[in-house]
Amino acid sequence: MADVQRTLAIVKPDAAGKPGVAGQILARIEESGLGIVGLKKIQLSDEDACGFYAVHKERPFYAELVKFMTSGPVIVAALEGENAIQRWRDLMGPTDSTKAETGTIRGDFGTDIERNASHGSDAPETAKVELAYFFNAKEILGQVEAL
Ligand code: 3AN
Repeated sequence: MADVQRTLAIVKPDAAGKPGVAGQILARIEESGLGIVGLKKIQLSDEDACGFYAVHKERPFYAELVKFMTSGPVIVAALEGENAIQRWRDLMGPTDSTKAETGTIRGDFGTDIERNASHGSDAPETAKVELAYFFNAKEILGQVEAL
């Protein structure tokens, strides 16, 4: 049976703040065949960003990361499709934008390892938790009941 998954995508403040860029990123998602089944633009509070990145709280870049993620609005999207988690990560490219190839979202729209334009969940368990962090059940209009 096909492994239909959902994943969380975030267009980070650097990309969400550049005119036209968010639209290009959303277009790339749809052109890749992934479905956008939930979408909103929000301003993260310090508390929101700290909670979202809690796994990184001991890391030296945590405070800067929270500052960056609250520096302007972000766009959060629920994506759905076969193998969606890896497909979205492939579209983004590697975490560090300086190492991401042209043609990837981080290569084309990011700046460095922090200002890297986008986020994607890394596994089914984290996808579930991350989607629930931003969307309630009524805000995800997916094709797959049980996800
Ligand atoms: P990914 O988002 O590619 O799964 P993670 O989970 O390792 O990467 O890191 C979460 C976020 O933390 C990254 N998207 C990036 O913005 C930031 N980050 C990771 N490593 C560093 C670093 N060495 N310096 C600054 N920011 C970092």
